[in-house]
Amino acid sequence: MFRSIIVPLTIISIVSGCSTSTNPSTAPSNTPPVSSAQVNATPSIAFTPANISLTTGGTVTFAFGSVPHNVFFDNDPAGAPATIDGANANVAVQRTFPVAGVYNYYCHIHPGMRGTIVVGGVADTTDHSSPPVGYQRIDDRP
Ligand SMILES: [Cu+2]
Repeated sequence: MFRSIIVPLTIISIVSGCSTSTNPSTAPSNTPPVSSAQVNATPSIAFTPANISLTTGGTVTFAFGSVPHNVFFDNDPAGAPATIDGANANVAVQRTFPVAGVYNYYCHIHPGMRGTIVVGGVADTTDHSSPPVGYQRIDDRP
């Protein structure tokens, strides 16, 4: 009874997720969630990998290289971990994500430097086009 309902809904959500994606190469939805991952904040002004699919309660290690960066969750989604403020170089900082959701983060030192962490398999409806919508919003803050 339940299975006959759930399976068709799951297929519909997968198909619609693919059809609305403007840049499939950046979509993490097909990646199995992992319980821990590392994001490298590189001297080439990028978070790599830019997209991570994490299990609920999983941990991400942000590894900062020789060029200073920071990590802000601009839209302050419920359950977002604390920002990594300041100018961080040659350090690694861990953040845990206890609540399922889509967490976009930004380096406030370098406009356009951003990444996405999807927790608990939530559908990522983020606008991954450039310029990023979230970054412009924070710029507009008084
Ligand atoms: Cu940066």
